[in-house]
Amino acid sequence: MNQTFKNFQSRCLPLIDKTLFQLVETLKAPKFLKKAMLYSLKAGGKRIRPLLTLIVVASFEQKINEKIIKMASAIELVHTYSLIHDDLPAMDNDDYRRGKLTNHKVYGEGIAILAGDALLTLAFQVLTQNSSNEKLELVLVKLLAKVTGATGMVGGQVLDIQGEKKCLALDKMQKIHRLKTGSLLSYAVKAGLLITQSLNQWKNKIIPKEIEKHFLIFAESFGLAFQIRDDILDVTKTTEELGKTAGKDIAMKKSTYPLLLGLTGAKKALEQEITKANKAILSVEKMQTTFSAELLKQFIRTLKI
Ligand code: GRG
Repeated sequence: MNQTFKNFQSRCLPLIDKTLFQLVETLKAPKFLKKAMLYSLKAGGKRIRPLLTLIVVASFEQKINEKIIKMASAIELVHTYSLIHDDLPAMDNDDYRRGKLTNHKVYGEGIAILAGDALLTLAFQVLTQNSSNEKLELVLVKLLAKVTGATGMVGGQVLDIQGEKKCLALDKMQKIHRLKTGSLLSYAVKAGLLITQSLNQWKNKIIPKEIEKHFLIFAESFGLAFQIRDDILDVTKTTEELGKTAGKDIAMKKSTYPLLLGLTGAKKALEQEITKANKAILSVEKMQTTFSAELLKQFIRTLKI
């Protein structure tokens, strides 16, 4: 496969955006609610999670079509909801995200909460709209529920709130990150594998457990690297550069990698996770001739500081 991550990204991002906007625009729902949902969807997210799903599929030499884009986009609706709720006064109380006013600052707290709720539920609706493969839809819905709720992101957010103003041990902090941030990234990778498995060439062939195991290691390290990078940027970049309030972790007295390991230690931990993620993906390439590690390797490289 000769395509670069940059090419893949510039081909897929407009398709993901178009899908997300259309999903909301075509809803028969109150105009003001749709406006609030679209406000956050249009605020310029990087679409890392749907891209991750699509890259996994494409790395198995599978063509990306409209249905796959739609399934991959569901996770972005969940991510957008989580950011709207995370910014609320009752949580992180942020006025800015991605350089723009947060949802509740524009639409008020009540509507922001409801816009988040509507985005979350829309994600499940989207996953069951293709109807050509009900088995795949059911598996994805079950998985999404698991990673989003009490056993995943919401559970992680609760531990995060309880951990504020405490100096947590590294393993406790990592558990929070695994649940809060890692759950959705792992889902994105697993969804890519499940979608691939359901496609024509793979019909009736299960992706071997050994390969899945390497993908899970990749997803875990990718998630941790993503979080360590976020923690480092929080203390090294300005509010303008971040598009959100810099130094927020210190202000909220949160345990972070730079706090527990120092900035140099955090940068080392980031490199270690990047190396682990690369190794896992190269192992898959060695085992599976119809898989190319190139796109994922380039994606991992974007996490370097
Ligand atoms: C409110 C239930 C609930 C959960 C919130 C994910 C989350 C849980 C809160 C976000 C807090 C945060 C800043 C976590 C660090 C990692 C992270 C998710 C960063 C933002 O993700 P990006 O970089 O964002 O993918 P964009 O803006 O590109 O969409």
